[in-house]
Amino acid sequence: MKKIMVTGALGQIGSELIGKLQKEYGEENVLSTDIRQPLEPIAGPFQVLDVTDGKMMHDVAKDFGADTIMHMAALLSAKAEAEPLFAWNLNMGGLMNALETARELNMQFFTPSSIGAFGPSTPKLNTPQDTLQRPTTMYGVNKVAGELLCDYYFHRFGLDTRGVRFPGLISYVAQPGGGTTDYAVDIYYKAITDGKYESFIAEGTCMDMMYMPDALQAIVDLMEADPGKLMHRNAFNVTAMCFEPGEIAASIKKHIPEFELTYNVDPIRQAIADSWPDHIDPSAAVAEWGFKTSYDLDAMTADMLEKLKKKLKA
Ligand code: AKB
Repeated sequence: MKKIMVTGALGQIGSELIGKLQKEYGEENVLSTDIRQPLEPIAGPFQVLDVTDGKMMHDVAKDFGADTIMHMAALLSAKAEAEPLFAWNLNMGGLMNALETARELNMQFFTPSSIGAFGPSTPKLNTPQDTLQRPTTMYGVNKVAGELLCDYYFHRFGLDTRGVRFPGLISYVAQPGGGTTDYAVDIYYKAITDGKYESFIAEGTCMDMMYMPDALQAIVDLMEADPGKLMHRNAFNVTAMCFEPGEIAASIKKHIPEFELTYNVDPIRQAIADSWPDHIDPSAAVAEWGFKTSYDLDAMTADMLEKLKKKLKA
């Protein structure tokens, strides 16, 4: 049975990933860590950990007897653009500490990259797995450097590093914070509470997205994949759908016909979105480890609205 340490466990992905991992591997085999204490009690072991403290990360992983690290702690794209130096220190410093901890303790390693690793010169449609990557954001620079570092640790030290390029992730559990794709989560909350939403992303801007249950399954499937079949290791393109704000609004209107979408574009997040692909090609992930998804836009909308209505009433 794996013993897994998760960093950033209280973040958007982490807070659901720990539940998924506990179901797969047992509650006592998943150590959640984050820079802050949880606001409410969470299941399983928890440890406060600042990922920029490499010695503490090593000691916590060793004491737990972890054989796997899933490094999720990172600043998202819009926040990284607002605080580039802080983003570099946290995103790159945290990643180096996690890779070094994994190397020293011989652990399997996962960290997510992002569609943010692409830039304006990348082909926008069916973006290939291996292509031009010249991002123009600090987040993108961090992600490309991170992809290369993970490949380096595999080739140089034989570390079992694995990863995906996530698109915007949508979930009703924890809200993202500081991302460019966050509008596609906010819109569901506002559809229920206000019946309308003002989008900070412009009409016609397509971005890749995925519903959280598919993202969590992808992490487990990649980590369990036969290493002999992996031609790539890190930064597999994965996506479930791509849409522009009008399309998600149309999907919501099927359940809330009076829902209204208006626009008040944020130039900074719009520039980031414009620099990313419209739709990436996940065929390498499909071929090498059987990547698949269960939710398209309408299935996700139905589930999001149902779950959020219950959550917001509670
Ligand atoms: C963001 O918008 O920054 C993230 C991402 C696509 O990596 N959701």
